[in-house]
Amino acid sequence: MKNDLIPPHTRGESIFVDDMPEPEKLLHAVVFASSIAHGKIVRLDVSEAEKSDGVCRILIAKDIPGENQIGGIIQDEELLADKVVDFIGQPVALILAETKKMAKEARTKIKVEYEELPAIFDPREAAKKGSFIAPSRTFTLGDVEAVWDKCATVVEGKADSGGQEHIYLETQSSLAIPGESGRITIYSSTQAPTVVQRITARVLGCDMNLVEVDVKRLGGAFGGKEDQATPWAAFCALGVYHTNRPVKLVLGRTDDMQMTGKRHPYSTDYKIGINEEGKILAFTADYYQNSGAAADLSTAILERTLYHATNVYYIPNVHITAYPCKTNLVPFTAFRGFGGPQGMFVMECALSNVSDRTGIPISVLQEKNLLEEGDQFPYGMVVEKSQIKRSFAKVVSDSKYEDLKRKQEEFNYQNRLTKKGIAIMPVAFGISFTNIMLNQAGALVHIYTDGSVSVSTGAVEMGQGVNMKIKTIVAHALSIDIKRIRIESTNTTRVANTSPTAASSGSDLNGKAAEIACCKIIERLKTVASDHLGGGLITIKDEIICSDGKEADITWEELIWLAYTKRVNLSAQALYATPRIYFDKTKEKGKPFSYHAYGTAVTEVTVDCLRGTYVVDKVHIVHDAGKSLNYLIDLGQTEGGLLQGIGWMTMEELLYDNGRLLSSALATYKVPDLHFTPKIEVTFLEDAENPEAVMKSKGIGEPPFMYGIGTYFALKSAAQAFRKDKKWIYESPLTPERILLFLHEVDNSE
Ligand code: LUZ
Ligand code: MOS
Repeated sequence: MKNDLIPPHTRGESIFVDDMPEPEKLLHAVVFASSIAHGKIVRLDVSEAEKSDGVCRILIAKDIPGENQIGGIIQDEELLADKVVDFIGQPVALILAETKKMAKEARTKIKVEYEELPAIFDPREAAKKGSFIAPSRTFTLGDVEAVWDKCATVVEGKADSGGQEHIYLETQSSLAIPGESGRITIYSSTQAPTVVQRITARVLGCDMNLVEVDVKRLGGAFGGKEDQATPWAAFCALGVYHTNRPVKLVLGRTDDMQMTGKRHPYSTDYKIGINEEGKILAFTADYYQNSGAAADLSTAILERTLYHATNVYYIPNVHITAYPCKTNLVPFTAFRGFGGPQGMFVMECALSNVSDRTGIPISVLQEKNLLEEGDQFPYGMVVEKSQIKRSFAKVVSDSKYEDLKRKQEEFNYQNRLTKKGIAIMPVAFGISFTNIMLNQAGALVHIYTDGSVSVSTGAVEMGQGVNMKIKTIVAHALSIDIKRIRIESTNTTRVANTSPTAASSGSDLNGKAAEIACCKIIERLKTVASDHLGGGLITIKDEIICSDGKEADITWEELIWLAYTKRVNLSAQALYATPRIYFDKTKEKGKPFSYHAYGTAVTEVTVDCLRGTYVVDKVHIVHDAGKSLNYLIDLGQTEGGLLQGIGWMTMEELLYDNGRLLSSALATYKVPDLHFTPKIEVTFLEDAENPEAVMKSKGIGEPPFMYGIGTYFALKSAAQAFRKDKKWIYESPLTPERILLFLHEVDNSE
């Protein structure tokens, strides 16, 4: 049987961590978490709970043999709270029992007394009190102070964006199994197998080579399993350490929503100045990031907000500062776009505000200020091979934007209670990890004696199709039938020191590593063939082996067997490290990205002005996917990213009551569904080969998310068609409730 190309997903056969056959003597783990936002642990009593039916062990901070520390960039987060709790949902104890039900029952019997401490939930309040995760960062270009006087219009404002729950279909899951002599094998639903390995070894106080992490696939991640899959895996390993029995921990949906981090909410003050012609001369902003109670990836996310603060626009004078504000909420984490969307939202708010003040249509402001080749971003990178003007012009013409706009104005004139709106959203997203070190990937390729191929890389399949893309790359590099290729699980013993599969770079990095490994083997095979065929120049194309251009009488299988008999190495390992990227943090300048992905969306909406409800009618996208590795995968990423972005901007609202998440179930936290999905039309730019990435492709994971921002401004324009007199408050998400308040609340703001 050849490797089947029909994904097992479609037959419901794909195995996720919770589907794995349960090993004998398996223990089920449940976490007991803090119920207060900030306080000292005065007394923790697990004795009653330990006597509960089916309980094997209950572990607390002092049971950690190594370091009680899971922080990555900054070591500021305990695995189990020891003396102080900093947020509601922070793990305090780990219950190991024969069944999950028994573990949950025992959880109700743990007694804890706290001495409450003052808590902060708002980033601006945190900033006032000097509560930060790390120092602020500032990017500058030109001299803003010198140009305010030269501006025809200067506008100041505030813009707030909300957090976002990942809602990966598979909740955080992990299974750890004891092996010989201290070996622990962890099956984890993580984007970052090496992070799980490193942190688990730290927590257990053992060498990394004792911890094997294996990842077959994830049921979605979206950044939520880059850092935040780690504690659950470490808990399982800790359980194995103490009991020498297998331990499984699968978070229930509510636990997952309450205990894991989300997209960072931001609150921002900005000031923007434009000249007579509508060219932006200066932009300043202070971004207050709600980082939560520990760093997690917040500082890297903060940095990406600054990288994308000016989005696709050239602004000669920029001064932007971002503050990572420490609050008593679950540490916020990576989420598709990684701080970029938050930065771009503010930029669009600023332009929208200028448009309202000056009467210049926002589309005109946008188009006038688009980056040109040779322009510099505030972080020093110079724009090369930009596809922004092309995508902008094409989507405006393909969508018949001017026509639509005119028809909408007519419609709005004729209809009192229903209003339509339209908006353009251009995007440029930098592809590479901003932490230069992470831009590397490894691959291990084996060719077996029957000619079939096994490929391991550091890439984690999470539904984004990276395995299919790597298969395509390997099939091309070896020039063989794709059916011969199998992509193995991601395993730290086969590919070591992996970077997380993140930053839209999974296929770029791991695909390139796989390609290099294949080329090494192909070179050896050519030598074997040449020796065998009398010294001619060998080419291999579609499994046909040619010597000096003439088809030779040897098949792919025969060549592989021949190489084997000649004792030639049919395996290769390779490392790829993205070239020509660097960043100098002392100057905040460099070339952090291998390249940018570009594109533009046009969004049409209709608002029911009696109810505040709305429909996103249509989104027209022209996107730059380079030379796409797989049309359907890239289309799926574009549509999915867009819809997730629309959800962030519209209906997805995290509601808290004194640090307690109220919207902690799918009944109270709504994400876009099929009925809400607009008609989506996607065109990929032609002739957009990208010389910087594997097979001239481009990363696709994150850029389309930001097209969702267009929905916010389309809704704003529709709502303003109903109510022209009132000042707009730049807050997201723009829920029907917020729209309704805008439409009908008496204005007492000015
Ligand atoms: N993760 C990360 C990311 O660790 N560094 C990044 O720069 C990044 N960018 C986007 C998404 N995830
Ligand atoms: Mo990241 S937001 O895990 O690409």
